[in-house]
Amino acid sequence: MKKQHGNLYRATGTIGLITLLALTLWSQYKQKSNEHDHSDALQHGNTIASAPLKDTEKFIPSGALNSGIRIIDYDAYQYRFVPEPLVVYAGESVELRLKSNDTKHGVMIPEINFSAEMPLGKRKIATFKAPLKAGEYPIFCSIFCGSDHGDMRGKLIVLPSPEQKGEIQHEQAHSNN
Ligand SMILES: [Cu+2]
Repeated sequence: MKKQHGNLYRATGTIGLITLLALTLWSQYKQKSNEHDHSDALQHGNTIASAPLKDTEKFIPSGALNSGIRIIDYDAYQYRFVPEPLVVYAGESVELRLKSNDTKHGVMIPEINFSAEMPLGKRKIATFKAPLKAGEYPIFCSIFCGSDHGDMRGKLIVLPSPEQKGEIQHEQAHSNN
């Protein structure tokens, strides 16, 4: 009887140890897989390259012009940016007045190397020069902000500047003659 009990204890102890070991390994593995670089949009399976614009007529530029600078209040929430899309003209100087409304977020536009933190509750100014190439530029959140961080995306719509538009119309008029 005594010997049988001893075996039982040993067996239970061994199983316990194995379970503990397995749990430890598993949690380490889990931690590792969460440790990827959240500011790297590519690690969320995204494409970071811009795409050509299909219909420029339907977009209205965001914010307001002040002394030649486009000033836009840009807000972050779990898990979106407002306004969406962000619309500017090609080549414009843009001043974003960034604010988060829940937790700390970050905004990044990889193709133009723009990245800035969006502080909680107060506006922070960040500026960039809009690209000269009209198109749709992907925007991402650069700071891990919760379960759907990887899906927090926006778009920067760059409209052809009035001069660029004039050139296109000019060319079209010529080819019609
Ligand atoms: Cu975020």
